[in-house]
Amino acid sequence: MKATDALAKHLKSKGYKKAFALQGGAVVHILDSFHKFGIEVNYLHHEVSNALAAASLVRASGEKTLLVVTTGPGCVNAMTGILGAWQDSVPLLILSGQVRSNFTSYKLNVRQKGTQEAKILDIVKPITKKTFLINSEKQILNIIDKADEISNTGRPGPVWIDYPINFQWPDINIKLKKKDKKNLQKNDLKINQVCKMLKESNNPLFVFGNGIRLSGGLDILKKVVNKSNIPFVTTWSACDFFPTDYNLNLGIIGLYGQRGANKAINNADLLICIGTHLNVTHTSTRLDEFSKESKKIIINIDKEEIKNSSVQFDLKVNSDAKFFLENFQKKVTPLSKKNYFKFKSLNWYKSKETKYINSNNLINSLTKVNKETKSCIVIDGGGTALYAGFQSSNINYGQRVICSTAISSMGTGLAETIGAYFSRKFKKILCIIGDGSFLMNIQDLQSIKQYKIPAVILVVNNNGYLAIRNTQTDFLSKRWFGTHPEWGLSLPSIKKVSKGFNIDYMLLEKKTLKTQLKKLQNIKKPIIVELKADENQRLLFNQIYKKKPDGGVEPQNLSEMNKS
Ligand SMILES: Cc1ncc(C[n+]2csc(CCOP(=O)(O)OP(=O)(O)O)c2C)c(N)n1
Ligand SMILES: [Mg+2]
Repeated sequence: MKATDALAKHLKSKGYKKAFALQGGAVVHILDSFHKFGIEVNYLHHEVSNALAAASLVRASGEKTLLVVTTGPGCVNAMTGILGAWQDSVPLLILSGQVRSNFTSYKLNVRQKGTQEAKILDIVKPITKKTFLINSEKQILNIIDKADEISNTGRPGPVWIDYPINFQWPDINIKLKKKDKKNLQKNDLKINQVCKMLKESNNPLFVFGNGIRLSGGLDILKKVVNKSNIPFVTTWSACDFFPTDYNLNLGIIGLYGQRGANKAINNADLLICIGTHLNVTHTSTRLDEFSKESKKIIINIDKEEIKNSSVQFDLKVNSDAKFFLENFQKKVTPLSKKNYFKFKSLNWYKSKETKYINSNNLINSLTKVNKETKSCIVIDGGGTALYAGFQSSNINYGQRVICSTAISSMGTGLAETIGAYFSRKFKKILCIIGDGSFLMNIQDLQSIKQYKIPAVILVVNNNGYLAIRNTQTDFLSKRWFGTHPEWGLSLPSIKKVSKGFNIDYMLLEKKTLKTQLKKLQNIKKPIIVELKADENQRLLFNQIYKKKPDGGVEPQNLSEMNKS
């Protein structure tokens, strides 16, 4: 059988049903075989879009997904999405077409040998779990087996296979090597120690992170929370585990999290962190001030994250989150009821309205009226729309939030809307995106139109890069270079862009806002909704900086987060 046919058949049998791809001479055989064997291929208009969309589909559904890119520039174009998948632990299998094996520049001290060729595996090594170069046509199926296992086991992540074209078309024998069965390592869960520390604590607090979803532990997590009655805070990626209004949910922590959640962290005398390693976005650089009074426990599958964490943990458990929760659930005893409202009530307040519609208020109202459980909120990684998306969204049971949180990259939202749509899990998607970020991957509008995706694309138009402008206002005497139309950054009309892509358009207006929001509840096809916001709107919450006598500035404890 032709090698790429055998590849497609094999991938299908391993559960890979969908791929995102952009064509090229080095991948035509692969994609042709995918179509022959019923792997659905979606063609977006840029490799970065394909990478982001593929990862978003995995984030939304956990489906095994493929990304196919052609040589050189096709590969490097995908980089942003791969970095996002790597840092957020998204399993993904990437197949890159490569020039003929005798024309690659691997191991040679030259910059390029083949046409449009690059040593791509050397480039992607630090942002993938493993890379493979196919050295003969016979290897492909066994390497797929290895790559699939590595990508999906332990802490998941992207695996990249570089596949020279001369090994794609020969016939191959499809007999597979038998797999060695690996013994699962049993870790010491230290459950008794965790329970003892819990008994000695008056104000315990869970901190939940993405590792819980990755381990498949969400169902058992709900049981643990119900049984233990311990309140919790979350990272951005865990913010949709429970609804915003759930009584024990004290909100999102971190630099761009919520005020009450950060105060709860500060008030706790025991933190039990599961499936997160608490990076600096969650603690701020003021580690000396981070939850000073608490003992801290970490449960994480990644030994290296535990070893290298900047937070001093008192108890370290190296384990898969689900496995830990299953065992913890049997032993944990209920905490007597306490009133946590004092923290929860600090997580949201309505900003003062000016002549402009405030984006925090708008996002809160829009997500409150949109109670459709089979829906998804995609938060683009750029700027104040990212912060407002997390700080102001009201999340309902069953709703999902998708975002490349670790990279927080501008322009991720449109492709992620497409990826989430292909999970076929959502009747409707709300994409929250800034005007600057909207422009960064504008080609994705064509796919949103093509697939008639029922998405409300909320473009927060504040005349450029407000997040950076805020920094320039605070620290650089309002010298807004490169962030405002009067300072060198030009921006198009959102209305004309919508028209150009033939997508419905709505301008939100104060007088008609209520009826406009109602209308948006029942959309069946894409619509671009423009919010003309105040170009100087401040963040709902942010870390306070204090001036030092030497003229520098010092960040303050996160529990003292500002209100705008
Ligand atoms: C790819 C990428 N480049 C640069 C940045 C740095 N950056 C963060 S926010 C921002 C401005 C975002 O502007 P916009 O999308 O309009 O959102 P706003 O802050 O104006 O609401 C920039 C340039 C980034 N996050 N991602
Ligand atoms: Mg903007």
